[in-house]
Amino acid sequence: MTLELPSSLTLETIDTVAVLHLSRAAKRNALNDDTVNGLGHFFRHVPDGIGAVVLCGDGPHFCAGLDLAEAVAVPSLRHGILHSQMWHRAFNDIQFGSVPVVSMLHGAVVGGGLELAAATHVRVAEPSAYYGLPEGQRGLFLGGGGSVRIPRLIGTQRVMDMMLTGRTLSVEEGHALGISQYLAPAGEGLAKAIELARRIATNAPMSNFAIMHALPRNAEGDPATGYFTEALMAGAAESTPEAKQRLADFLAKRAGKVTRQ
Ligand code: 1HE
Repeated sequence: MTLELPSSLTLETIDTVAVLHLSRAAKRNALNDDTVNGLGHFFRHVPDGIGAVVLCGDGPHFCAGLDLAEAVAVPSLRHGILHSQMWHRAFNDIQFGSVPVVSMLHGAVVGGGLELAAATHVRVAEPSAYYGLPEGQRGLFLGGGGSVRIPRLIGTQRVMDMMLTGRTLSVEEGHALGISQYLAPAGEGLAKAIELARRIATNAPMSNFAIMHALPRNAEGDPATGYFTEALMAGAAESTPEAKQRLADFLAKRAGKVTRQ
């Protein structure tokens, strides 16, 4: 299958890692319909042999959120609802896709840009990154799953504050709250994200699947269902030939130890 992407997305492949750039820097990587549909298409068709994806933004900012020029032309309430559901599908294809995604955040990570970042699994931030939810000022609401994902990340009251007052969070504040799991020096974020993605891609695919799909559902759902799903997932992972080989490698002292980093 050929992977056709809009001009606002650019793909490069570094052995097992695909690096997907938001490449509409002139518009600060604002998310128009083509880009959101392109993201969904890419994450539904991650090429064979790719074990992890890095998502980053070209130009001075990661992403300015919803393309306000397109939003102004939404013709009806029904179109608005369907539009938001289109974003949900695309961002769910990221969070619950086939491979883990590491995002590299710099500059403005605002509105739908923060919603997009929240759908990725590991986030690396450079010092220029800052986070905002200007929907209140724009007369909008979150529409890319952000009212579900971002409160789970930083807490409902903080999201409330950001949305009501327009407060932005610095990179340090965002890191302390868990928006980013890694900080990188200026200009080094992409290399760090690729290094992490390479490491993630060496995990057994079934383990990565379980981590992406079972962990958040178990953490957020009811405990009884979570324990049962965990048991099913643990059995599924352990029974793969890949797991048996990896365990044998460890016991034969052919595998690495868990050491301080
Ligand atoms: C845009 C957008 C956009 C820039 N839609 N065109 N998002 C926002 O409310 C954020 C709006 N943007 C900004 O606050 C600033 O543009 C930035 C802080 C991100 C960047 O500032 P700066 O000085 O680097 O760039 P700029 O000069 O403001 O913008 C460069 C161009 O990008 C300019 O177009 P030009 O034709 O005049 O060159 C801007 O109009 C354009 N641009 N951001 C359209 N967002 C599913 S619901 C999600 C709801 C939301 O995401 S609400 C938040 C929307």
